[in-house]
Amino acid sequence: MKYLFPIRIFSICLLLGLVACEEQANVAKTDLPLPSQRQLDWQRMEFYGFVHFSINTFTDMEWGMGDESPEKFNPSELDTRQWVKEMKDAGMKGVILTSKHHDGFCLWPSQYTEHSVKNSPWKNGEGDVVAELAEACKEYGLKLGLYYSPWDRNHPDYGKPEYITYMRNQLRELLTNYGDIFEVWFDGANGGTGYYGGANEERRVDKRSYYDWENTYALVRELQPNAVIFGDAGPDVRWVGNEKGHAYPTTWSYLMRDSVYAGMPEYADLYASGQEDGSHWVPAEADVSIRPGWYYHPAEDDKVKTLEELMDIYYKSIGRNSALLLNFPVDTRGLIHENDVQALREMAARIERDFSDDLLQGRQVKILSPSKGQNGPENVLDNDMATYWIINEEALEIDFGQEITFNRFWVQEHIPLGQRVKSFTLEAKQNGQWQPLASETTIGYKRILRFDDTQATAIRFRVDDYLEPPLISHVKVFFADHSR
Ligand code: FUL
Repeated sequence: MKYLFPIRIFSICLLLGLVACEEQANVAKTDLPLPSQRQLDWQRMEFYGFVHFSINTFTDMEWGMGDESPEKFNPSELDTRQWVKEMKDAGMKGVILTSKHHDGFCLWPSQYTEHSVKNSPWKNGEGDVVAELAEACKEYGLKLGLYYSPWDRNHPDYGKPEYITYMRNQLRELLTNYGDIFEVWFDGANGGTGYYGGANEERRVDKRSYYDWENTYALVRELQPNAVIFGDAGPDVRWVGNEKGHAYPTTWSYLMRDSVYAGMPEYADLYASGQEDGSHWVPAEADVSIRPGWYYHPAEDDKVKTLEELMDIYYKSIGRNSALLLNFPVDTRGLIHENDVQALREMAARIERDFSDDLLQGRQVKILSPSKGQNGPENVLDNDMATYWIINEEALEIDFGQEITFNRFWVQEHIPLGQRVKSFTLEAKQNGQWQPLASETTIGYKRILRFDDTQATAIRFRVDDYLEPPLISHVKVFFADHSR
């Protein structure tokens, strides 16, 4: 008899283990669209910088016509290390540069055009901004991304098939000569008036068919297999549909990708927040400039966004299942202006402070929900991206053991197996009673809720509706103290 007891315990453990394994295998069997590895790697970057810099910087314009002389491009103190250092210090993981904007001027000495830095006075035409940025990124450990405007108001062939060859030749240069690229950014704005090699006319293209995107994407995949491709329609990362840096309270990472094309007029209203029943995994990226314009204008030196505006953007992008691409209009010196630097530093300090102390870590918190072996609720506290809690019907209840004050709730889904939560509720236990704190919709990679300072002894988190059994990887609670 006495030998039977350990055997029985062993069998029960084995059984529990098998149940957990089976459960894990079941949740992995899903018809939901799932992210690729490159999309997962990208999503974890969360926050990265954008740089708009070109002849526009020197002509005080947002969209050059394409007839501007390269002579105008002459930064006096260009220092890509300054850009990258500030971004790195702010916690950004990468930077995307406008290698060629709508005016067609190239920041690298492309062999396929004369409209580039090679005909500028900067470094006597010997310079290469893309190369300098790639160097600085390597030095500071940031990833490099490249914006490339399909619309080219300088090129004589724009609108003809020959231009597509030009575009691909240039992409080949950019994606071969500058090391690893994490994102290739194709702007949806295209077609209209321009210089076009002296024609000075309006050229409209069929945005659906002209660029033959399938073959351009294939080229990107061939040259940079780990890079995500950004465009209104993805294919990997989609535009958030506004230039305010705001995602939506309901933001799905699924998109009816085949119904979308870059530059479609109804995109913002119909597709920008994604779709619950979207056919592909195409998560959102929120782009916004730290100033009103994308390019530098001296008149905007005192219009840099305030700390409150920047934090609002942070919470409405990263806090709403989106990445944040924050733009810096590099100035005529070739530097990020002092006012922008100061704003970014303040923002970084505030982010650091808001999330400096996860009130659930290293404390005597008690999880009251039933544990289910390997996939139990304790996984939400372990900071390991690979583990998660498989929710069936139960709520997650965390007892703080004492009354604490908090005003932020952070929750993440295990997105390698999709985005599953449709709606959830958060409650706080105050004076022994459960009080509603928030009732929201999607979560996705990360959702952060802000609410008034709340004193409570416990919280209860419940998923009210879902596509498939939700997998929650992290839950965190913070007190963002703004009184200091
Ligand atoms: C838009 C462009 O037209 C703007 O100039 C800017 O580059 C922004 C990021 O995308 O579509």
